[in-house]
Formats: sequence, C-alpha cells, structure tokens
Amino acid sequence: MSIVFKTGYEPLTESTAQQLAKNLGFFEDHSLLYCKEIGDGNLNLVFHIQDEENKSIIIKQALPYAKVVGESWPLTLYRATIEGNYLKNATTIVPNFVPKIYYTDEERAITIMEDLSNLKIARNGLIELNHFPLLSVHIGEYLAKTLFYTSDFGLNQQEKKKLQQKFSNPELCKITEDLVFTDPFFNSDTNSFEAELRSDAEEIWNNHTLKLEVAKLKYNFLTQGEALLHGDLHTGSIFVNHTETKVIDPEFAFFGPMGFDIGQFFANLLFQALTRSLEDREVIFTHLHQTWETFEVHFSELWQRSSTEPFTKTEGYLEHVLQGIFEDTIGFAGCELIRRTIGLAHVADLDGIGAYENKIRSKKLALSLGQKLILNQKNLPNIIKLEALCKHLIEEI
Ligand code: SR1
Ligand code: MG
Repeated sequence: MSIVFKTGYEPLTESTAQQLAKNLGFFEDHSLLYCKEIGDGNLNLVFHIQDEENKSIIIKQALPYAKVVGESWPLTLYRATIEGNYLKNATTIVPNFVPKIYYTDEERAITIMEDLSNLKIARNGLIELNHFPLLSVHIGEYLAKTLFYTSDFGLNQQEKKKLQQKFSNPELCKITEDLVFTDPFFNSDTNSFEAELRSDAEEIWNNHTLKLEVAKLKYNFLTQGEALLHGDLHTGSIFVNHTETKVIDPEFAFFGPMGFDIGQFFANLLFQALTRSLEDREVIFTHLHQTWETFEVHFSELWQRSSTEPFTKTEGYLEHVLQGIFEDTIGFAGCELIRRTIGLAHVADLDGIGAYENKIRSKKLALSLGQKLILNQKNLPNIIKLEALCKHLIEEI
C-alpha cells in the first residue's frame, strides 16, 4: 500500500529538514549544516541539525504510519499536535524536566525542539551501568507535579474537563489498549517471542485469574481519566545525565489513571533489576524507592497546599488516593513487563542480552514477575515488599 499525503504534509529527508530549518530562521541561509536522521523509536523521524559553531536543534516529524511495522499500519499525524500541546503544558508545570519547544506545525506534523544530545537516553545509560543519581528524584517530582496539576485535585474541575477534550487521543490509546492490555494475553499475531518462551506464554493465555485482573486494569485504563498522562513513560522516553533529566515523546498523552505513568517507569526500571548482577542491582531498587518516595512527598505537599477540592482536608482521603495509585502502579507495571517480553515493541534491556541462555532466563523472570505483580496488586503495599518479591524470584529461577 502506498500512502497518499494530505496537502502540506511530506515526510522530511535530511536535505529538506536542513532547508526547513533555514527557512524558519533557525540558521542563516549561507550556514553549512550537518543533518542526520537519528530516530531510533518505533514511530517518528528525528533529525539532528547542527551548524559549524555547534548550534543545534532537533526536528521531530510524525510519520503517517507506525515505523516499527511499516506503511500497513496507518497512524494519525495528530499525535504530533498532542505531543506539542503536552510539552507546552508541562513547560508551565515542570519547565526543568522537558525540552524547550521552539516551533510546532500541525499540518506538517513537526515539532522543533532543544537538542538534548549532551544527555543520554536513560535506557541506554542504564544498560551500560551508568549512574544517574538524580534520575528517580527528578522523575518522582515530574510525576507528582504533572499528575497533580492536571487532576481534579490540582486543577479547577471545569478547566480539567476542557483540557481533557484537547487531549482526546483515541488512535494512540488504542495502540496501548491492544499492545499492552490485550494482545500479550492472547495468542495474537502481534506477539513475538522465542520458542523457549512458548510454554510461559501459553501459561499466561490460559490463566483465567490473571486475565480477569488484566481485564480490570484495561478497564481502568479505558475509563479513569484521573490526570493528563505522558502515556509512554518508559526509560527510552527520558534523557538524563548526572544533573539533568528531561522527559520526551509524549505523543501517547491522554487523561488516564495516574498509576499508568508510574507503572511504566517502574516496569522499565525492573527490567534492569532483573538483568543485572547482585551488586549492580541495588541502585535500581534505590531508584524504585526514590521514585515513589519523591512522588509521595511532592504529591502530598501539593495536596495540602494547592488543592482545589474541599474534600482534600478530610482525614484519610489522601492516604486512600495514594494507596489506589500505588496498587494501579503495580498492576500496570506487571502488564508492561509482560508486554515488552512477548508482545510487540521489545526493549533492549532484554533483547540486547548477548548470551542466549541469559536472555531467555531474564525473559522468563520478567514474565513471572509481571504475573506476580498483576495478581498481587493489593498484597504489595509498599516498595519494600515489591523489592523482596523481585529478589525472591531472581533467586528462585
Ligand atoms: C506501534 S507503536 C509500539 C510502541 O512504541 C511506543 O513507544 C509505545 O510504547 C508503543 O506501544
Ligand atoms: Mg515513544
């Protein structure tokens, strides 16, 4: 199938991206530019453009199909507008944790933003055992502020409903509904896994109790518009170094359950916990603790100080809300662990493991942990219990 483009939309090439950057005044006409397409994600084109004085920008363009599958999977260009709107909103809440946005063009599905190539994609850095001491403190604060200030607690409830309309994102939500919450739990064509994992996958497909819990989590994702989510907050959506953390790629943004963003981040940290040696594992558990603690501290502080909802003064309400978010986080993390292991769009934390036996062992661990999290959302009241469960599993398998 070949794609017919709407007027005004044309996928950029390295050459047209440079020309566009000049036309928009980012560089002089006579500048000598270096441009490279560096997109390594599943969906978009990303151009890095730099002049001879090292001034640089990023041009990101949505493609009208899912790059990871090909033109047979058409996909709305409107996701670029969603992404731009999310980043503009986040700039007002957490300016230090998102890239600067210089320009957006809805028709061409383009976002021009700050070049973050002095930072590293968190997933790659963690795989290389780099230390990012502030990663989890920053993400905990990012989560608390972005979720609180777009929820019915931190935003005028009429304004929240209006904002919700702006972030209606059905096509991208459907990807998550299918790829995270449905396909991995059935014998679906989109799944992909090694032959050695077939019995583990079949166990999942035949586990009625597990599927009932996944159905409930999916329903939660479909119906609970608690706050504006990033919607795809895995470690590939985070740039980081020793001092800075920047969240990118919010094209899946929509109003959903708060625990989804936290759960995705948790799951992608857990891939590291499952694949590292004993001594390198501890730092990951520290990240998990720090993420939740920082989230809880900031969220509670905002609740006391800036809430617009009269019932937030009612004793026990905050604890009830936090407990609900934590339980959701655990369940959503479980789905993400399973999905990245046997579903579509795997992670380098697992697929990049060189020794085949280790890779299969780690994947079995991820599947087992994923199931345990889904089945024990209510029996894992805190990170200490989650950590104990992971350690027990790693020793067992
Ligand atoms: C077809 S898109 C596959 C995945 O890539 C994105 O990063 C999301 O995680 C999505 O599920
Ligand atoms: Mg992405």
